[in-house]
Amino acid sequence: MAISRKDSFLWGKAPPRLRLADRRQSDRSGQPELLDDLQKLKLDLNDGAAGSSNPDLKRHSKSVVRNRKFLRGKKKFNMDPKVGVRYLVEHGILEWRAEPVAEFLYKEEGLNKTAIGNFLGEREEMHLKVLKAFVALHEFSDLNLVQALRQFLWSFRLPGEAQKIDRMMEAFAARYCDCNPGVFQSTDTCYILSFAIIMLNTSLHNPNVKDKPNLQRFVCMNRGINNGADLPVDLLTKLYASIRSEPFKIPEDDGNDLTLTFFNPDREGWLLKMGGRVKTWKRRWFILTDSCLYYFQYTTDKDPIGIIPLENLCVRKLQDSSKPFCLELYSPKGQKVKACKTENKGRVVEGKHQFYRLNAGSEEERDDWISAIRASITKDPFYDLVSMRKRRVITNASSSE
Ligand code: 4IP
Repeated sequence: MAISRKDSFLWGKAPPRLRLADRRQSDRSGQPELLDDLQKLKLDLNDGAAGSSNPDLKRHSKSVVRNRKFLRGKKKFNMDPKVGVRYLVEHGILEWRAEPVAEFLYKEEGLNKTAIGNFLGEREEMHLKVLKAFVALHEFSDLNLVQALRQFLWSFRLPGEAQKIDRMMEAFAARYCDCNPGVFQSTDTCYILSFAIIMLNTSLHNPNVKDKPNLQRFVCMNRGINNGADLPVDLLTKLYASIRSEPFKIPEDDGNDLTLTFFNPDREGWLLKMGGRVKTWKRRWFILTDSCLYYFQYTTDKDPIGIIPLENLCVRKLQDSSKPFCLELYSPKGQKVKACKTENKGRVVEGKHQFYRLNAGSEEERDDWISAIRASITKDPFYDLVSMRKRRVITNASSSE
């Protein structure tokens, strides 16, 4: 039995609101890789034999090999998007420029949408360019904001981390305004209204939310966001009606409403983790949500290897560790950290860590993890993201009067 959402109830916690179900089971045996290699070897041998006598057959074999590499790259992508893209680029199948990579993400069939979201959410310059090119592939002209959001949110799965969502929604708002000049006074207005619509979607369709806002409340919530002025009531009415009659469709839906993750501090990324009894370092994909840290072997795994509830834990930098960008999770009372993990045979057992040591890729990443972990226990970062923009549109409005 693997660790599932149910297990987090062990500690009386809410179920993790992350896209666990669309994470594929990782294959830890390495068997498919081996089979792929054997196939490739067989094809290479055929290729050699055919090439000596028949050029047509040689060409055919080459294209078969290429197709196999392409499939293999896609498989890798679904397990770890950066690794998959690197593989395709190294084998000359994909060009390392923003446009072709964006087209690959947008048009290629069989890509896991969580993996696409993870790739687009990275903050390195190339990823930002790919995000821009990816958003530019969407045609939003003459669509209302809900229609455009439906299209956008269907093309990948939004990652949980606030900063990533912020970048994606910013890119979306910029594209929407380019395609529909004159609808909003600024990109910020479009951004704020997009968040308001996503929040509305949650409130109206999540059965756990008892207080369902009516149209009037939705209109009130959005007062003054058009650079100090109000948006036309008939526009807001249309958007409200559209969401009420049909919720957003979420790719690889696991029954968890994506918008629930909006209101939880969240972060995800690779970290090295030191073992509990045996002090080996393992590279693991970590997801922070609901005041819990989950770690996986691959980015798209469905089930985590381990879950660490953060309640009653502290986090600190560790200067004198063998790893340069280390942080530590520990119990201030000096007790063993309460956590659970899946053993090799699939049995769920208690963790054996007195503390968890994690090493990030850089100083900045380590500090971001520390703040995210602290914020996870205390506050909601989306509140800051949206309210910062609201302040901006109102300030812009009053300074231009
Ligand atoms: C293992 O070392 C891995 O580091 C495990 O990490 C870790 O479990 C084990 O800790 C440690 O013994 P080897 O693979 O070298 O045997 P992972 O589960 O991520 O593979 P944790 O609890 O850190 O997940 P102990 O405490 O089970 O020994």
